[in-house]
Amino acid sequence: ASSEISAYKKAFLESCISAKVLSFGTFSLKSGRQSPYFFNAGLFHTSALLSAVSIAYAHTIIEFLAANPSIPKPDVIFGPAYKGIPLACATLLELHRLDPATWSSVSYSYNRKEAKDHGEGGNIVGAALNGKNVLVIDDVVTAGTAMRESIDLVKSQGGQIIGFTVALDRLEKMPGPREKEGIDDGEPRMSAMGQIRKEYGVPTTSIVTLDDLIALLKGKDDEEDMKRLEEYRAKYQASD
Ligand code: OMP
Repeated sequence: ASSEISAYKKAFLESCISAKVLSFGTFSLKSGRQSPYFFNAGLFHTSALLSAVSIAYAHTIIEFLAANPSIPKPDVIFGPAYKGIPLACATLLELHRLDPATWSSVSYSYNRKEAKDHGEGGNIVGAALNGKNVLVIDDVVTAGTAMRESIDLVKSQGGQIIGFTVALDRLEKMPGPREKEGIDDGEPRMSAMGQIRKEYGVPTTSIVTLDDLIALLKGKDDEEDMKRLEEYRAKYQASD
């Protein structure tokens, strides 16, 4: 676990905490796990927050592409419905603001949750994905279910996924066979992100991770929240 976090990650986490995008308590997750924290990307709804989150995604994407020169330049930034839609759109604007020469001809697009059978039809709004290099932006990864759905969707449209960026990687191991029934076998497993990288060969990155959040809280007085987060991390952390 890193104890030093970069300035933009710190600024991002501080914005999330003050806007309650990150909240602490007891939350039931989609995977069935009981978590002491929750990240709600639907709360980035003021211009200041949307700006903060898109700056953080843009920096993460620029660093990710610079660190992985074999990744082709994206043609499309894809934001899965619903929470990915404003994130992809705002991030593309921020990328253009930072580096117009590189980003001016890059598009965004998103899926409809329900296919439209009249008018222009189809279930993709914005740039078509066929034959394009697609970078997917989403909010959170826990067990990787949402991420797999997006990858399958882009592939079904003929797009090639060149990367996947989330705001928060919870660094959790894949769920065990009986976790939905509340039975945790305590076995070590790979992280959802790691498993997907391996299975699909898709490079992934996140703005922040649970380790970054814990590192930030260590510098504050939130002893109680931090202890619960550390216990949760010890229980569910991935083996990779
Ligand atoms: P997985 O599909 O299990 O990776 O969970 C990710 C999805 O769960 C996100 O796209 C959200 O819909 C939801 N979620 C959050 O929004 N925030 C969290 O902190 C945790 C979850 C979750 O249920 O795991």
